[in-house]
Amino acid sequence: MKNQKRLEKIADTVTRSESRNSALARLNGFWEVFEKDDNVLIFISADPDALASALAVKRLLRYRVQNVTIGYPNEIRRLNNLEMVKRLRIPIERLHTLKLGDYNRKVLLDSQPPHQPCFEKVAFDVVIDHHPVTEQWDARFIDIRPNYGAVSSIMVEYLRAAGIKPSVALATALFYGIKVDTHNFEKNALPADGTSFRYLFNIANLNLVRKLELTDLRRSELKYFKTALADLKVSKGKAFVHIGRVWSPDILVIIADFLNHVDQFSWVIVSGIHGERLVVIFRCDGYRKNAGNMAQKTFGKFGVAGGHKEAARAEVQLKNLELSDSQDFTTNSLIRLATRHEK
Ligand SMILES: [Mn+2]
Repeated sequence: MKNQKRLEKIADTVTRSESRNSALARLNGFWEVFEKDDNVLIFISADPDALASALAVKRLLRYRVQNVTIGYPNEIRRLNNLEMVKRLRIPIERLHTLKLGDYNRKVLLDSQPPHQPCFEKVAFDVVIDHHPVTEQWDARFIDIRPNYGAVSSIMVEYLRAAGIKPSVALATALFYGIKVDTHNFEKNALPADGTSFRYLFNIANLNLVRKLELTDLRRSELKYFKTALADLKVSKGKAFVHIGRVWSPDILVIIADFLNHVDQFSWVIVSGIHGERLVVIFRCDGYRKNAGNMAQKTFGKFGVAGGHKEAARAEVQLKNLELSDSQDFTTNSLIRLATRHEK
C-alpha cells in the first residue's frame, strides 16, 4: 500500500504536474522543505549539468538556510569538468570527507537514488532530475522531468520564478550544462530547454564556455605530439604512428583527430600502449571507406575491434600479439599489422 502511494506521488510529480504546477508552485514546494537553521548537503555526480544545478540550488537557498555544501562521490577525471570547477571556482567536496550526520537536509540533483550505491542508502529530502523515473525510493519534494535535456534548464525556471538573475559564473555554468547534456541541441531537448538556453545566452560568458569545451589536453601530454610528428609514417594516403606508452588512451584519440585535419591523409591510424593493452585508433573520411570494418579486419582476431564508418578503435592484450617486450612495438609494427590483409 505504501509502495502504491509512493508510485502515485512520483507519477504525479513526473507526468501531471508538468502542466499543472507552475514554476512558482514548484519553487514554493521546494523552498517549503527548508528552514533557517538547516545545514544542507547537495549530492551530485560531478558532470557539467550536475555542477551547474548544484550552484543554482546553492543560490536558491542563500539567505534561506544556514549553509549549503556540495558533495560528489567519484574522482573527476574529465579535463573539461576539472576546468569548469577551477575556472568557475565551484566549491565542491569529496563525499567521503564529509560527515553525513552534520547535515539535516539532503538534496540529490541530476540523478536518482538507485543510480549509485552511495546515493541508494541516503534519505533525500529533495530529488530533482531529468533521467527516466526509477522506483523503490521516496523524498519530500520530487521534480523529475524525463523529457528535459538538462536539469540546468529546470534550474533556470526555478531561478526565474524566484526573481533571481544569475551571476555571470552561474549563468555560464548553466549554459554549459545545457550545451553538454543536449550535445549542442543535437539530441533529446524540449522547447523549454531552448527557452532557458536563450535566457542564459545574454548573461553567460561565451568565451569561457569555449575554453571549457576546448580544454581536453594536459600540458604534460604535449610531449606525445612530439612523438607523433617525429615518428609519423605515410604510405598511400595512410598516416601511421605508434606513440608508445600513454597515461590515458584519450590522448591517442586527440592525436588521431589532429592528424585527420591534414589534407593528404585519407586514413589516420594511431596506436599506443595503455596498461597491458595496445590501443589503436582509426580515422578516415568515411566515404567508400569503413574504419569499423578495417579495425575488425586487422585487429579483430587479437581482441576487441570495431566502430563506425569514419571512426573506430581496437584494444588488444599485448600477450595476444606475441611480443617479447612492448618496447619492441614500433610504428613499423603497427604498419605491418594494419596492412597485412592487403597482401
Ligand atoms: Mn543531466
